[in-house]
Parts: sequence; structure tokens; C-alpha cells
Amino acid sequence: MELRTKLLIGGEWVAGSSRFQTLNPATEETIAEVEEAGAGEVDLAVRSAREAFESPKWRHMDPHRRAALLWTLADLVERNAEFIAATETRDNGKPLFESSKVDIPFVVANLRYFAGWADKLTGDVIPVSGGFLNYTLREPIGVIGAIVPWNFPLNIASWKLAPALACGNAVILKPAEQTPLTALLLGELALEAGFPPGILNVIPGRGPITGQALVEHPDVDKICFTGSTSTGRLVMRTAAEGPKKVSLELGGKSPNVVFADADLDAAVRGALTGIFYGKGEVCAAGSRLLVERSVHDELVEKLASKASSMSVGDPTDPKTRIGALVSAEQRDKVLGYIEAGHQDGAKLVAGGNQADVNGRGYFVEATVFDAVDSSMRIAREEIFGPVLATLTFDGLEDAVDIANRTIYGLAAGVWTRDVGKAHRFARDVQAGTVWVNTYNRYDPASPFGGFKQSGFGRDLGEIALQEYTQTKSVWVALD
Ligand code: TXE
Repeated sequence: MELRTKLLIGGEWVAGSSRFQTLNPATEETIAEVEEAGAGEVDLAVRSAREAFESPKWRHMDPHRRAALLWTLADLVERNAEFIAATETRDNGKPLFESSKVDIPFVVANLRYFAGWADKLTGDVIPVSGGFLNYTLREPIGVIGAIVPWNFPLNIASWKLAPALACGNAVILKPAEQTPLTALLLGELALEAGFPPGILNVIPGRGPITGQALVEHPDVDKICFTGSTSTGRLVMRTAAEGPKKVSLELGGKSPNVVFADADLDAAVRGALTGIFYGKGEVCAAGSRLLVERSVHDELVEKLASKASSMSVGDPTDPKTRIGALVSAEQRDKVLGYIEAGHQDGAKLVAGGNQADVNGRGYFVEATVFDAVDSSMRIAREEIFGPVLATLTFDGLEDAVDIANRTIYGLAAGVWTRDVGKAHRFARDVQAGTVWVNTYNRYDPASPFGGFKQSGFGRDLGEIALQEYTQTKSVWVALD
């Protein structure tokens, strides 16, 4: 494969109305100039998606054939995994270890999981009154605009397009402007797999230009979005004009709670993965560590020593576990929060600075603050970087109370050997995913999404099919 930089619309590679650069955040070098879809290209993409969606070739395609297309796409991604993972690492700055061992294999598994659903979308027969047969059909929604972020570029794209295509929709994928390259590679593979032209369109571009035009377009039936809470709010407001359907997966400030009876070494490992995996640019990052008072000193000491020895480095080195933040803007935002931590009186116990990796790139050290309380900015706001805020609690009720003291509700972790306590916490915490004695586990079969201001709608799992189908009720008079 080779890098693609044009827009994929209606099965053709076309020029945009402008261009933008995508950088390698580890070297600050330009990787490519990418075509940007303006309102005209967005309109073209919507028209070709509509035409492809309405075409009998797609509408009346046997469901098992749609499944086969998704399976073929999964095989093609797997065959090209090395190049795709390397491209993801160059574009995003994430360690090659993550893109090659986690992100791209997840894309493959996810495409296969939803391929399996394509011919299993059944309706119901409903026992209505009178002499009637009533049954339901589950039909595709139509043209889906998928707007995805830069932290798991291809992975989150697959969370949207795999179920959307399995259910028989047409998709317009808008990758984030920081990381457009792997989405274009996927577009190429979808054509090779044999998806009809126009069923998957890929249109890179900046949010306020391409993204906004896609949300505004009257012939897009649904927007599925993952990104910041503020942009999610704007997307929803714009979509209200249609009105068009919306699902939103937004930010988080997830609590990772360690009780005194936990396996502390496992909890330390879980705290580290919870915040430093993906450089902390993870919507479900365990960015608030809540530690029960009696084990606080021991746990924080272990954590600080491990965090201080975590090396930040060249993402292409297979041994690197913390790569470069996605952009200078994101690095500055993270450094700003480290400054805010100092100003608010939190105690720095690890990291706290930019990391020097060959004198270039947007690297920040694995950073841990202790003595944080819930009023501080670093405990309230999504940092989206390798910065952990440690708070102390006394007992289960206090843990739940502090855990829920946030506008967000995406995920939570709990570490304890007491089964009852684990389940009580899981019941009482306001979060869409709860991990017990583990953190950051995902599977294509398990739903993911937010409570509270972390959004609504679910990605992954059988429940995601609801986001991409609509129900039709059919009445038949029997007499
Ligand atoms: O996100 P945006 P940004 C959080 C994280 C990060 C902050 C800012 O805290 O520091 O958001 O990141 C597109 N109409 N998350 O500014 O703007 C945009 O092009 C339509 C959490 O990059 O939400 C991109 O494709 N689309 C999050 C996508 O929205 C628009 C992941 C996400 O970008 C648009 C990313 C508009 N007006 C950031 N403006 C998570 N939950 O995982 C932008 N976009």
C-alpha cells in the first residue's frame, strides 16, 4: 500500500477545495499534504452515498453477502496490518507496540464481529389485538456521517462503520485533521474488498469546515460522533436543525478506585495502564486515582517510583510504551494542566515536564500528582494526557461519592478482593463501563459509551446495532 491523500467519494479519488498538512508528532515533520473536503465535496459525498444507498445492488444485497464484504475487508486490513500500524504511529505518535498489537488487531476483530451480525438482524412478531398479524422489520437508517477523533483514528472509525455497514447503511467517514491517513487506507481496502462505490466515502478535513458541513447537510440521516464534549454539544445543536439523529461519545474523567484490601501491585499496574496507555489521550483514561487512606502512602510510593522509570520515547521503537502527544496544541494543553496542578497546591510525585527525545516532538513525562482534591482543575477537567491526579478516600460510601463528583460518566475501575464491595461499587458508580481488578479492557462484543455528559448511544456489542437501524411495524389484516 501507499499513502493516499485525496478524498474518496463515490469510489473515485478526487481533489478537495483546499489542503492541509498532517504532521508526525514525534519528529514535527510533515508526512503529507492531504486534500480537504469543503462544502462542495461534502455535498458530492452525500449525493453519492445516497445514490449508493438507494441502489438495488446495495438495498437488496443478500445480508450474508454484506457479511462477506466485511469479512474480506477484515482480511485485507489484517494482510496490510504492518503498513497501517506504522502509518497510525507516524500520524498519531502512539507507540508502534500499541498500533500493531492493539489498535489494528481490534479493527480486524471488530469488522469480523459485526460481519457476523449482518444476517442476524431479526424483527419480532407482536401479539396485537384483533384479527391482525403485526411484525417488525429492522431497516438501515440511510446515510451516516461518522466523525471521529485522533486518539484511536482507525479503531474508533471501525466502531462506527462496521455496524453501520453490517446494517446496510452508506457511510461518510470524516477522520480528524490530525490523523487522516489510516482512514484513507481503509477506504482503499473497502474498494478492493468490493463494496459498491459510494457505500464508504472518506473525506478528511478540519472540524469547522468539513465536519460542520457534514452535520449541516440536510440529506445526512444520522451523525455518530466521538470527540470532545464541547464539540459534541455543537454537533447536537447543528443536527437539531434537521432534525437528524445523533449519537455522541464524549470526554471523561474516570475514577480508578483502590481499596485497602486490593492486590496493591496489581492495582499499581492497573493505575499505570489506566492513565499512561495511549499517552493518556484516551477518553476512558483512569485519570483520577482514588486510594483508601490506610494504603495511600505505600501505594503512592510504588506508583511514583514506577511512573518515574517509565521511559517516554521514539514511538517506532517497539520497546517504547509512551509516545508523542498528537500535536503541539495538545502538549501545551497538558503542560497547562500540570501548571494548574502546581498552582492549586497538588503535590508532584513523578514527571511534570516535557520529555526530551532527540530534541524534537511533543513528548511529556509520565506525571503523577498526589494530595489532589475534587475542587482542583486537574481533578475536574479532562486533561487528555499522561497526568494522573491522586485523591484519598475513607470507605466505600466516600469512594462512590468522590468517584461520582464529575460531570462525566464514561468508565470507572475498582480494585478490591471483596466481591460484595466490588459489585456494590459497580452498581453505584455512574459510568458506562466498570472494570473490576482490571482496566482498559475492550472487546467488540461489549458495549461502550457514556453516562452523564460523556454522551449517549453505545458503540460496540449487539446494542450498537440499534444506532444504525430503525424499526418498521407492519400490520396485516387477516380477515
Ligand atoms: O476534539 P474535537 P479536539 C477531547 C480532549 C482533547 C479535546 C480537544 O480533551 O484535548 O477534546 O480535542 C471534529 N463540526 N477529546 O479539538 O473538536 C474534528 O475534526 C463537526 C476527547 O481534537 O471534539 C474531529 O474529527 N465536527 C475525545 C472530531 O470532531 C467537528 C477524543 C473530534 O474533535 C467540529 C478527542 C464541528 N464544528 C478529543 N469541530 C474522546 N472522547 O475520545 C471539530 N470537529
